[in-house]
Amino acid sequence: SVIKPLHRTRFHFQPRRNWINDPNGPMYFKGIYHLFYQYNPKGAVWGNIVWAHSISRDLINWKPLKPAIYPSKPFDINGCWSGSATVLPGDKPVILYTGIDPQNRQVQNYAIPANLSDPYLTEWIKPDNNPIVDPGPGVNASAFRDPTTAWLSKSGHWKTVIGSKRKKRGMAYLYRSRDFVKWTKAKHPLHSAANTGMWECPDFYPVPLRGKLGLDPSVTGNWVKHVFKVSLDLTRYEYYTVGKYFPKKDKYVPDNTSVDGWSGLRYDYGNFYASKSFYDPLKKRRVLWGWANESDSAQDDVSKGWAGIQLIPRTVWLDHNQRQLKQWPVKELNTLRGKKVVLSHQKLLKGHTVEVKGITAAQADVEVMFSFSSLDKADPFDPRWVDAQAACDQLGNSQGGVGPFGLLTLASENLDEFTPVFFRIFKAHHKHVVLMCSDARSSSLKEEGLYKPAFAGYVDIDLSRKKLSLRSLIDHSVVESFGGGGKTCITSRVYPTKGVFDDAHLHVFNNGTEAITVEYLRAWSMKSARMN
Ligand code: DQQ
Repeated sequence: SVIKPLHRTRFHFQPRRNWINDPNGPMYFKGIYHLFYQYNPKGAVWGNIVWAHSISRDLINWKPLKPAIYPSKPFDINGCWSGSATVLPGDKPVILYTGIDPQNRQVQNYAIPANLSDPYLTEWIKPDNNPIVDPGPGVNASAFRDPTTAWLSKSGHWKTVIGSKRKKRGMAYLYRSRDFVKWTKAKHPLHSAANTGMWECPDFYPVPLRGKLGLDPSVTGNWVKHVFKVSLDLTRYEYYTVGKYFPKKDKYVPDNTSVDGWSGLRYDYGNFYASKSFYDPLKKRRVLWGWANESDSAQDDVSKGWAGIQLIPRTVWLDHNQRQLKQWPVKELNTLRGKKVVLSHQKLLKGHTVEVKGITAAQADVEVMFSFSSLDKADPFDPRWVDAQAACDQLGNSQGGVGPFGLLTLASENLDEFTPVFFRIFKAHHKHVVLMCSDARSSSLKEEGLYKPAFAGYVDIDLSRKKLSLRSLIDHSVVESFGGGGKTCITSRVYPTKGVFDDAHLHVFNNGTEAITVEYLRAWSMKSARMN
């Protein structure tokens, strides 16, 4: 008999086997979405890195092609690391990527399609004039990688940013070129920040001040802001700032509402790394891809035969407060929605749990709108909880005043396993503080080798309408959640032993003294995507 692979996802991006990490060079070209990603063709641990390649017409169902870029020349013989794609005028894609050379230096290379009339872009050429950028004097050759999508300035120069560090300072080196081949380092970096360490996978793009539309990377003007994101290798998390780009000086300055470093804004307060966005000219949106690694052991990965998933691509735009981004799963995901169940005007008194029956709880999409009639019972906020995760660690889903309320995902029949995703609301000076948690501590009875953190973030949201929404995408070993309409997102990787397949359950709960109303809850069984 065939054993169904227990924790494999069914609608998140995965190749059939082996290790994957960073999404690379996502783009839209002639009716087709392309995704490249860091891939080990030989096993379920990191190594032998190539650019694997898949294509899709809807960002959800994927077809694999052969690897686009793999070590073959001196300039990438020890690895083809992360990078990006830029579609040059005349619909000509170019890939910029980091190659590891024979001295293990990180150099930047380019690759071009062998045949522009092949919409699949199956074959890629790495011209002999590579590398086009080497670390040069004063640059740390083992910390110089991940070139961004380039943008074109009014002066006719292409610009790209390469992530690096100078001692402990995170650096975004800026390079300019007229022809995309000869690149010159700018005197000043686009941006840098003390004590943040290596800046991996930088991303830099404009967003309009108002509305959800995405923009081509070359757009500037006083009706846009820019977003700058980096991945910090020290802690394996990402942060971004919202700020202003001055094209003439080639400087990016974060707004004073955005901070660089450990307390900065995050796309996701859970397992989400090395992300990369692209402009989708078809739907006029900016789409963000992020990678989630496994939270089990390398030994588990070897026996599963695979490791790593890409999270559901998210549309990103600037929140109307202009201080942060909002994110939402691309709407194409809804095509996988199958059987639907609904709850409405369901009151949840203190300690109440209602099971959502009739869908495949291990593979589901759930949208809930909660409401409450007053915040009077909100517990006081402890100012020591600067770090949301510390608050969630301490409180979990134990009883509170207003909240915790939310979902119990991937729950076993007798509730000895479950991953709760929930809110708790506190009273601080002159305002309320909303904490969102995705707590993996109770996710699995398995103890050994699992990383089960209580991930958490604050939700900077106006509660005057006394409502708070939550959406969770549940896919066997991943719970990807969007709080407050996409203001705060948290992804957890979990490995239930009993709450699996048809034995998985979904509940909505309230463990606060204030009664909570589920204004509506819509949950869908999700079909499996055609996945490579
Ligand atoms: N992964 C790549 C690097 C990048 C890192 C190597 C981030 O290019 O800095 O696989 O996860």
